Amino acid sequence: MQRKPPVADPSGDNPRITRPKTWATGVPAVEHAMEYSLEQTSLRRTALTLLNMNQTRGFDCPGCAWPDPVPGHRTKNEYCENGAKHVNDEATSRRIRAPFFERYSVSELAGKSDRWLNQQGRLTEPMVKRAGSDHYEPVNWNEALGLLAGELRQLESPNEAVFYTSGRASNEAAFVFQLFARAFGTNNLPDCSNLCHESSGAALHETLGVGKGDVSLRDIHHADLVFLVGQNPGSNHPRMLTALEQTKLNGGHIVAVNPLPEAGLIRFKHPQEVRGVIGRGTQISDRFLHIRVGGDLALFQALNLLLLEAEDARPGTVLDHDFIQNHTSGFTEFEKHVRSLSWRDVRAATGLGRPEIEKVRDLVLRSERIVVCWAMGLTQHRHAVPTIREIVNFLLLRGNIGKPRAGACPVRGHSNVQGDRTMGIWEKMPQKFMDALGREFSFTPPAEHGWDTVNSIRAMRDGRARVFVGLAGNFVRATPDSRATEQAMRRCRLTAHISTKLNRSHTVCGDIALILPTIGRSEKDRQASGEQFITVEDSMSQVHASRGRLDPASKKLLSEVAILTKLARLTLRDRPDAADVPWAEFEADYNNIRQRIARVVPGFENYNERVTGPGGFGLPNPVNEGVFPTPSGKAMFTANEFQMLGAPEGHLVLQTMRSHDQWNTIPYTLDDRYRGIHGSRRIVLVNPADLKELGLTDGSQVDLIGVWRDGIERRADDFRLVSYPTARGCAAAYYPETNVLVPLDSVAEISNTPTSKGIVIRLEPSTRRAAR
Ligand SMILES: Nc1nc2c(c(=O)[nH]1)N[C@H]1C(S)=C(S)[C@@H](COP(=O)(O)OP(=O)(O)OC[C@H]3O[C@@H](n4cnc5c(=O)[nH]c(N)nc54)[C@H](O)[C@@H]3O)O[C@H]1N2
Ligand SMILES: Nc1nc2c(c(=O)[nH]1)N[C@H]1C(S)=C(S)[C@@H](COP(=O)(O)OP(=O)(O)OC[C@H]3O[C@@H](n4cnc5c(=O)[nH]c(N)nc54)[C@H](O)[C@@H]3O)O[C@H]1N2
Ligand code: SF4
Ligand SMILES: [Mo]
Repeated sequence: MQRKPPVADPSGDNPRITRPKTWATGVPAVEHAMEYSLEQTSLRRTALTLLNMNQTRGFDCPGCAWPDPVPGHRTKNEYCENGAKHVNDEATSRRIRAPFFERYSVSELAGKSDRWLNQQGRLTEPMVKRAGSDHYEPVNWNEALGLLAGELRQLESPNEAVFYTSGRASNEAAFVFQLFARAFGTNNLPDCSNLCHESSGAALHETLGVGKGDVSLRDIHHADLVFLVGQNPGSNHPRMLTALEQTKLNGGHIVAVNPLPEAGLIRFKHPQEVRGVIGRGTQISDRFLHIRVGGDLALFQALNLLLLEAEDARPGTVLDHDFIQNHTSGFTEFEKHVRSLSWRDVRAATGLGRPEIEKVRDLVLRSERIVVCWAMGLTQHRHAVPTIREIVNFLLLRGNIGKPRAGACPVRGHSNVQGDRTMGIWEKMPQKFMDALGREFSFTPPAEHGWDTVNSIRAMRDGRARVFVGLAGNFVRATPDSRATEQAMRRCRLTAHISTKLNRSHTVCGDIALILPTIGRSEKDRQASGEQFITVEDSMSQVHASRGRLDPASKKLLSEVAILTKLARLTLRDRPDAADVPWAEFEADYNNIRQRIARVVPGFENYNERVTGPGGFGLPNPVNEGVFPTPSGKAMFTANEFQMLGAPEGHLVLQTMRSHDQWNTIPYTLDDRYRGIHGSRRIVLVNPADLKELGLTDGSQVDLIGVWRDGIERRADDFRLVSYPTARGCAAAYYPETNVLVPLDSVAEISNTPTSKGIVIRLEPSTRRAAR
């Protein structure tokens, strides 16, 4: 089988626009996965990886955090098209070796596209870019880690270091990483969650006492009504469609709320069922609310008002008075506030008419058990936290929290982003965790909270942070305000990345830069005591083991745990106040790490025994027992001030989103099949009526200019306008190409998450094309 060579650069923009699809994940989806995978690797490796993915003795899909069905209910191919792409992107047979870095200088690499960098293959040996040099050169592990340890030890304060984590890291690596950072003396542990579901955690923690969702796959299958808000499951959590199909087959209903009529929200064809292959598939949404970006707070306030009014009309039939009385507080203030809502405001914020919302209310009134699912369409807004609090109000009104087949379901992104948090990756872990950690390892963890992602960038920009260490991820592309962030990164004395693949963050670096290559999920992890497995937690708090099946991409790779434990030993050696951590034993046998996790993190008792059982174990969630660990011991109703997003005349609100063919900062191809976009990522979707109003034509080239109170011009140039059924006033374009438009200081209240889904822009005829 011939593998295709990596793509040429520049990415050869050649847009072709077709009609958006109205269904997702049928047979073509599987064909596309095979195509991509055979481009990357051989048939034998494809079989080895795909057949072991998401199986009880296999490895966890490195894609999203969607849970696996319970053992016994898994199909032979328990993965989706995109999961197959993600794993094959890692299992590629292409390799980057030392001569590659002789051929390309760091500055040259910085000019390459994200896609090109990723397509070069797996990183195979540690590399260093020394101060003053513009090339990476090979370095052995001892020297590489010694250099990093030396720089860390020279810092005036441990708080001059930043330790970033992306959500693919295993529980074991994450636990070791945070322990190392805290033993070193800092809580500067920003993570991708700061850019992702931080708003969900903040809102749920405040209102329910637990920052995670409380529903299981079973709850979704058997709910009467499921809301899908601000989420594109057809591309980003494809196996969720199988669960939603079950909901439908069991007689449940689905309401989708989105400014874009996403294919997966409309119709689903199951790739492994006869009805998906030959039939029309299952209709997913019973109701689709074509909402304006940022209108969800208003929508749920409107629904809550309609429920209060329905209760007025038929007292005792709508609200769950027992539940409200016994398990919640704050109802009176909430009620008073919602009753003052203006329908004119609702219309302006949502673009929806009252009759449309009333139809959804009717579905709600007919449904005993309701689940609300959401993702980035809600979390990345200035008013994300109040919006999610309002959803909690909605669920509490009819007692849809803490009972089976109902609840709140933030659908997590990275495969282990939730687990990383459980393991202590957070700049402000609760004191209880810090005390337990200190007790277990005989040291005093730092008391002061650390920096989250946005504050880390500010610190690097201002010279307060000098050393950056990234455990997976692509910091400079994931973060907002690309130009400012790149400058901040370049101000660092040293930047080091533990990575599987080359990305922009290796090329936009500090004076000294280190590439510390590691093995991936799909690969065997051999240590002194033998072959290891790692563990992860999915979006529904199920913890399970993952065992790679392929030989590592190179003999020179170390596992994440090995890199981190070696680094810890070098950095903390002869420090009298250092924590008492058996780093070498951790490295030799990951059971030793899990034994300690079991003693520090509640819910992990007998970790080693329980996690090796089929399907692993579920973490307890007190909310499911009707216990709310809030200060009042009750679930909290909240009164949330009405807020909406608006743009001045001649402007639009831009959301930055994923295409079907990308994994976060890494585009795999230039296509977005379901939306009918082919051969380009520099496109901007605009409603035809807005195009007309703005005097612009479909197919023309424009620059996007961000408008923000600091007056700095942020421009993303040369985008093709595509007339598209997005809600009025709301444009959409891809991340990370548009991150340059997101101001660093434009963040969500409370959670400090960049407002990647709500940026005011104006469009101008393209200057670049005009100049050509
Ligand atoms: N294939 C693939 N899968 C992935 C990822 C990937 O990059 N590729 N990334 C993973 C990660 S880390 C995450 S966090 C998840 C992200 O999963 P999603 O949240 O589905 O990802 P986005 O593409 O950011 O899509 C946001 C969706 O919200 C809608 N939206 C935008 N603004 C609003 C709004 O104001 N209101 C409403 N109601 N809707 C809105 C958009 O139209 C879009 O459908 O996916 C995970 N899975
Ligand atoms: N404008 C805008 N910005 C956004 C978003 C948005 O919707 N709009 N979404 C945000 C969200 S939700 C997220 S989660 C972030 C994502 O931000 P990140 O998590 O930082 O970015 P990724 O693109 O997932 O990181 C990809 C890199 O991870 C490394 N990697 C992959 N697998 C492994 C592994 O097993 N081990 C190690 N050590 N490294 C590995 C590879 O080197 C790869 O290049 O971006 C955020 N940024
Ligand atoms: S739904 Fe998510 S976890 Fe499941 S196979 Fe697809 S990408 Fe992987
Ligand atoms: Mo995410």
